[in-house]
Amino acid sequence: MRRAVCPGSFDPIHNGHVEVIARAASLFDEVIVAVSTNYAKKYRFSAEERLELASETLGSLRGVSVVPMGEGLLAEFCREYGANAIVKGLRSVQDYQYELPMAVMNRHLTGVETVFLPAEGSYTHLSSSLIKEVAGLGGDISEYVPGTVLKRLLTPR
Ligand code: COD
Repeated sequence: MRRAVCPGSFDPIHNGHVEVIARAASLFDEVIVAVSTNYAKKYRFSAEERLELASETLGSLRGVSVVPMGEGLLAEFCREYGANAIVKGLRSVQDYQYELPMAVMNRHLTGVETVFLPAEGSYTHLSSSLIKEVAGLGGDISEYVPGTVLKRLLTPR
């Protein structure tokens, strides 16, 4: 059984995430989407909301499950879930520079390998922060997020 973990904050999940997770699901028997929470960070959506939005979005993808990861070490989470790979999307050289030390550290910690998938060309500029900023200023982000996320972003808090 080849099992991979796709970790992230998903604040909120967007189509760049979905595209990479769908490709991971075609490469692995099982994909666990791990919704992380760093309690020092400020999120737009609560851990429960981020989990709910990711679950609603990814529910129909075969072999994909969405679980909370809390604040622990990703490498330990992978060991706990019996995953032998972490899958991450790469948008740019900057992403690679940021991700490489973590990939090496995660392998050092529990032997888990990181697999990088190049982001889809039309989503390389996408990040959750940019989406929140543009949506907050009234810009149209409808082609970049699932319908449920769009609705939630447009609901005043
Ligand atoms: N296209 C394709 N992929 C994308 C795109 C896009 N447009 N945008 C983001 N992604 C991918 C990236 O691979 C990213 O890693 C993933 O989606 C999730 O993105 P975010 O922004 O939701 O997640 P981050 O960057 O906030 O998540 C960080 C982690 C939770 C992965 C990281 O902090 C972590 O591993 N935390 C656990 C604590 C730990 O183990 N620390 C030690 C590390 S060695």
